[in-house]
Amino acid sequence: MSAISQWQLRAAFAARLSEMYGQEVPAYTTLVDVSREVNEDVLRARGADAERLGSIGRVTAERHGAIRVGTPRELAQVARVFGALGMHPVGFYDLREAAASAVPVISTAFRPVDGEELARNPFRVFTSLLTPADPRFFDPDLRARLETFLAGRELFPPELLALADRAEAEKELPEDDAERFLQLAVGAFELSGEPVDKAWYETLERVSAVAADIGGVRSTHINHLTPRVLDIDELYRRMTDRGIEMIDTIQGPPAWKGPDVLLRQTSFRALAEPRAMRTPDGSVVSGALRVRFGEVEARGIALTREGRALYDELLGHIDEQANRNPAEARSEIARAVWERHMPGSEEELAAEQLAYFTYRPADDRPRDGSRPPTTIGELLRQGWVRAEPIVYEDFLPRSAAGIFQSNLSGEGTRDNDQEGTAYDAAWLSGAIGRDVLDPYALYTRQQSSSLAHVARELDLTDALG
Ligand code: OOG
Ligand code: NI
Repeated sequence: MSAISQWQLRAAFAARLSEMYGQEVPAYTTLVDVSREVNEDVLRARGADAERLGSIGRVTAERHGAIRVGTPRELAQVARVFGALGMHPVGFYDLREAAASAVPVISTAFRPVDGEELARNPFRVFTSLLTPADPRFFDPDLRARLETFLAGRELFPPELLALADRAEAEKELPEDDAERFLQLAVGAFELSGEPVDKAWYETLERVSAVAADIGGVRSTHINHLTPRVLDIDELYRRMTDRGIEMIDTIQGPPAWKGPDVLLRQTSFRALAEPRAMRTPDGSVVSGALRVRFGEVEARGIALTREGRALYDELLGHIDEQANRNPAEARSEIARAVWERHMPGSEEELAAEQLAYFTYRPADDRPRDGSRPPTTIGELLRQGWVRAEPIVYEDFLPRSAAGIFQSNLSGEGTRDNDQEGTAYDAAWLSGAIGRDVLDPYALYTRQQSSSLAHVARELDLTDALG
């Protein structure tokens, strides 16, 4: 009997989750179909250039999921399930600060980290942890009730966790254990039929719809599953044409003629889903909850810290101008700001070290005995090296907050006179029991190893390190 490796488990898990979610939320299936059509059309129209940021095979299979848990203990457990799939926590996002309405969570993303693993299957899961200790959202009494409720539930059966630990330790599972693991893992993210305690759910909902979604029920569920598309503007038009009401913007950088950077995302609100509700007198009635949604994304080039600082600064300019000119379309303002300040080519992004690339010596570089130049910009310009963009594999706190907010039923409440509880990547690492990795360090490592190779080949070790 053959063993199933971690990446095969990851690919199978992503595929089964997708199938399960399609049964639960039919509009997701429409989204996947339209995404595939758009990708095929883009490939036909642009040829090989369409695959510059990922092969069509990878892009078509690519998904990210989003889940939400209530306690550090639950987070540590889900980290074991993802650890089995070769996914590691990367990045720290504080959505409490990024959102204007009440989104009391901090987050990380579990994903593969090395290039080969990403190429095999890049499945990632944006994972949020509720923050009951933050007094801006929860008073001491509600916090205590919430923590007691969360301590009394079990999201992941012990058998699942045992199999997960084994898969992680042995880097594979025998076929029938793999089957069992996948069933249990997918089952843990299915929507539960257990009646929801209506009064408790509503108590939390008054504070925050996200808090109710996480702490108002005794199980967890996949919140959304996001396909990747090569032309998100076209996808937006086609979904709208099919009568699906999208949120009114595409989050992230604007559409423009220069290189795509980071991440552009948009979403639609899923229909209300029927859920059994237990009323205070003990009877079970049928109710409906509208918490899940459909999201789609287009991925661009990863930015360095300097590039990211520029991106954040430009978003600030856009906000300012949009406030001053409420009549003007934000997308137009954004495009104009981009055209003025964002480098218009990959070569410039590389030369200014604003984005990450892998570099390699050009096959047709000068062979006349001349010495190569010593800066990236000149090496590229004079044809000594070629650069391939490194795709952004992570998330954007502001876009994430925008997606959260645009799909919430109410604003919730938030007492800004209180001091928020401070959390950071180090705290989250402690809670998970695993290091939360720094995304910049991962991209830098990939770029640096390619540069080291270039330096050796071109005898430039002094200049390029
Ligand atoms: C997560 C929202 C963030 C994204 O793609 O930025 C997210 C959630 O709704 O739980 O998924
Ligand atoms: Ni998402």
